[in-house]
Amino acid sequence: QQQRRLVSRQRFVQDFSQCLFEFVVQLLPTTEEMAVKEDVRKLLERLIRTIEPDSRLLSFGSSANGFSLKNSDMDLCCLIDSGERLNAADLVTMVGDLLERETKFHVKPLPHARIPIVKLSLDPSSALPFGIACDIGFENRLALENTRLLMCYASVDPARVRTMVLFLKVWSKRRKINSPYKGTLSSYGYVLLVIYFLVHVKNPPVLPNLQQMPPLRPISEEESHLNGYNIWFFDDIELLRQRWKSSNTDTVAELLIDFFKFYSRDFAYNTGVASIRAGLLKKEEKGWQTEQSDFGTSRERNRLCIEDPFETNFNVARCVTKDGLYTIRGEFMRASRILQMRPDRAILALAQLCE
Ligand code: 3AT
Ligand code: MG
Repeated sequence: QQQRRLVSRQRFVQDFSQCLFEFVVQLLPTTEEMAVKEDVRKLLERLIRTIEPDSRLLSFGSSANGFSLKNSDMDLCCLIDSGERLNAADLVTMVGDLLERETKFHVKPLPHARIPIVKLSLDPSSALPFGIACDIGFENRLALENTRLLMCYASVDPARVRTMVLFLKVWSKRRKINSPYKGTLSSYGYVLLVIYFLVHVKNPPVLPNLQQMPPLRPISEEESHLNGYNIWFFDDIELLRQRWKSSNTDTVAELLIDFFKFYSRDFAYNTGVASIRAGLLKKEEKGWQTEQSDFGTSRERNRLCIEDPFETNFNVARCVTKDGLYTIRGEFMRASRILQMRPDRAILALAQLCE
């Protein structure tokens, strides 16, 4: 009987991996969608250059890191190469006015946000059935670098890493646990949880730690630092592909099952900080103990701690509230349970997961 059970588990895992690949492929943006987005980027860049001639508008976030889904928003960052420049808040106001005048976008400047941005959106039309949503930030070079880091991780083992991440993004959106404004976790946070799991939890690891690999040549302080943060990581993808062979042969289904199990019950939520740079850290050593507040849960910080790979004093999950974390863990447990029951048909498990 044990033999039979083993065979049936192996079959489930195989089928489930296949289902995941097929599911994820149909969620990828079409080439047409990507072309439209690129046109929008160029148009916005041209307009912004009328007030800042030395500026460039670059994509970051999912449209640039290999983790984008159909109709995902565009994150754009404006870099200004000339010496003199206005502060981000003033730029947001000026660019907001300009785009309001010159385009059909709905424009919402947020000059006083932690990271000042202009929010743009376009209503759905026949050419763009889902419209477009886009955020433009300024001089946010750290975001460009963390985008590049995630892109490198995705390229080391695209079949497993991209499939896991894309699935989790869809899953977290369908299960409504992907809203930092409502106390749950951003997509960026989920991606870091996946990388942490593949670098530091799985043994043998699926991914190398790109921030701790020895550089090929000596790197000066100036090259490796930005705004006082160490942003160096091993980014020679060609070389990595040749040199890094993980001895972990788990299928994507096995990894996902273990991921849900780990974050349902094994991760030290109360005391631990997930750091893709340094492994498991303690909240205490970072001064990130949970802050209780007199105002209920609204001002709570540090329930869930995920260290930003470069801005190491920044908790990417700081918006996650007590209720939010309870819901997220509940969802990890639900997913774990569904996959544990190993229904006969993998496709049904997948459908149930994303219900
Ligand atoms: P979606 O497809 O939009 O759901 P995404 O991959 O674009 O996912 P986010 O929208 O969460 O991810 O984030 C876009 C980028 O913004 C990713 C990262 O470069 C930056 N970013 C987002 N949240 C944070 C954060 N809390 N700390 C630092 N950088 C962040
Ligand atoms: Mg985004």
